[in-house]
Amino acid sequence: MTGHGIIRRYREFLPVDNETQIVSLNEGNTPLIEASNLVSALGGGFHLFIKNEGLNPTASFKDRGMTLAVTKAAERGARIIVCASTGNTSASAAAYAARAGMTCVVLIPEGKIAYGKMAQALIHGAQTLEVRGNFDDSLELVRALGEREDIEIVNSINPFRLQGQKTAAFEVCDEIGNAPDMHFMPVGNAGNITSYWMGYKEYMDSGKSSSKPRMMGWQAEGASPIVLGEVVKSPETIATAIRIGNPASWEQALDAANESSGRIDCVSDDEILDAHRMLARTEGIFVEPASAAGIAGIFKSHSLGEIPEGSNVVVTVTGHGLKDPGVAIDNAKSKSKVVNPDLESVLSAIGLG
Ligand code: AN7
Repeated sequence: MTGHGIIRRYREFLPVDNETQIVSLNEGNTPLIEASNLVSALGGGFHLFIKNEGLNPTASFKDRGMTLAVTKAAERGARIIVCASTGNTSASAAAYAARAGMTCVVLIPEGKIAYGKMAQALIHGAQTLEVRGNFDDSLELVRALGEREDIEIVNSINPFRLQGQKTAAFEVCDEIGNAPDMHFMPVGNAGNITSYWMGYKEYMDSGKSSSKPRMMGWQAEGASPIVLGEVVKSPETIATAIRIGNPASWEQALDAANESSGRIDCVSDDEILDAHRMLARTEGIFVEPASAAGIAGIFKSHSLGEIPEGSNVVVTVTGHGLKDPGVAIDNAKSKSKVVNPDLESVLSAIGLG
């Protein structure tokens, strides 16, 4: 199995060698897009680049970690991979398992994952279990299943996941020629912010970049245990991907924020929805609600005067908007119109009649 994904591109930074049989779907190498319209809408003053991770093979950033986790699971002879998920990890695991000829078992919170993600798990043939509980309950079950030798956990408690995900920071540095001044992203289980920080540190240590960004992580208000400093027993947010009350990488995320002079804060569901719609309207970039939390974070940070004039800011949008079409249709705040099949009706419907 070959491919041009992140393992090939960054093999010197990853725990692989020339013998490794890579399981890849050509993940990574996602676009970094300058978002001048959004900056103008905010009143200007800085450079904003959007790292569009929704353009990975299964339409989220999870593929970067999954290629390495599944490659290493196959290498040690595991036949079954298992994960708990709010949807994207399960979609990615299901696809990479299919590619590797492995069995995939996913545990998802009943009724709380977006439609597109459910479609992905099912069509790739994963054994899909809806748990009468939330993500945190599901992760506890997965930890117990992982005790078995024949089963490999592919949640971010598997260290290969974070190793793979750190390559997004390498790509950002390669593209803009150095690290940005600030990096914004949504935070759920807190693996991704941990990965980026690891990536930025490693790139600087190896002389590939000469600075590190302030890491700015954003939880949803109703699922903000890191901001509150305590576990949230019943997390709630429209952004189901980050509906997590007890993040696995909690301490590492706090370290990333503290070591980088950044911070972890939260935004409300209304702020998330405004950012979701505004990004789609001003830049033509359609993301899922969780990804819009990072964009909402930029609005909040900018309004607090935290983004210095002239600085380079990167925001990772983590998943594609088509993952969650239901929220998009509600949040568009406009409806389609039905017309008669004649020019007069069409012109009148678009206000030119
Ligand atoms: C679109 O799929 O936890 O802070 O089980 O799908 O690294 O957890 C997804 C998380 C942000 C948060 N954006 O990243 C899962 C899962 C999207 C996501 C996050 C997720 P982490």
